[in-house]
Amino acid sequence: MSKCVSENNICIIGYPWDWNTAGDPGARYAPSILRKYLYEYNIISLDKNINICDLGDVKIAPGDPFISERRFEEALDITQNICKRFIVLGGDHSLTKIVVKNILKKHDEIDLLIFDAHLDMRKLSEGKSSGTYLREVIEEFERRVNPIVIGYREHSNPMYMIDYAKERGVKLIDIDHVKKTFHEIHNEIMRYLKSNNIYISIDADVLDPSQCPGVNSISPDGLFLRELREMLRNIISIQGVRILGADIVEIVPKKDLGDLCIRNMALITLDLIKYFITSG
Ligand SMILES: [Mn+2]
Repeated sequence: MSKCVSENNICIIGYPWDWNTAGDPGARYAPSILRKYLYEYNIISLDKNINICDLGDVKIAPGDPFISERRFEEALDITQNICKRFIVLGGDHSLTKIVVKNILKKHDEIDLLIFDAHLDMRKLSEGKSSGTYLREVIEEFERRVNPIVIGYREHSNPMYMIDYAKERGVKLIDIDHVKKTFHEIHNEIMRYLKSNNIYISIDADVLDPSQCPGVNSISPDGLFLRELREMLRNIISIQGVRILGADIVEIVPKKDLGDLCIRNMALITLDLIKYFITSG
């Protein structure tokens, strides 16, 4: 699973960093277990012209965000050169900001599609964490990033965050709306897109806790796996847009029951690989 010789590489890279977690740490252990289940699935049927290139994990300097981020950035530079598309296995959600920053070296603007129960727009005065990353993205990159948050729960976010998001023009699609319209929600999302470049970030807690108990911050009443799979398939096949990559974050294996969340998110990873291959 580690052929990295072709320009058709679909790359996988782990960033086992969870020192920014606002809540239960443990997401650092997710990348290796996600891989275990991913490679147990039937991936033989994939297009033979595509190589799955697993670059392994970025070497973390425990507790040191600066060294770890620098190493991650170097790895992402390589990834952007040799990979057709890439999937980052986290790690906590703070990694998404590092990826976005890296992508913006090459692209003027991107649409950032986020599946998450939370808005992660805490005030920076509360301390920088995985719960502030989206506010940091909005404030640092302003109009170059167009965030669309899908599946957030009103009951799990303070009102000030929802107000802030609306003030900054962030598109919010709450769980009730997603549940009712997931079959055709890609049409709505299409109308919100501002560029031709999409990056997808999936926080495992967007799934319902019954299907994904192993997360840092549980929020009741979420998506079912099949709903998420269908939405991703439809979004990735929107004509005329380019999916640059994706990440899967915030899985905490020690809180998972029967590795259920990890197995489900490994299947999402497999889906992403398949959709990335077929979307040209
Ligand atoms: Mn979350």
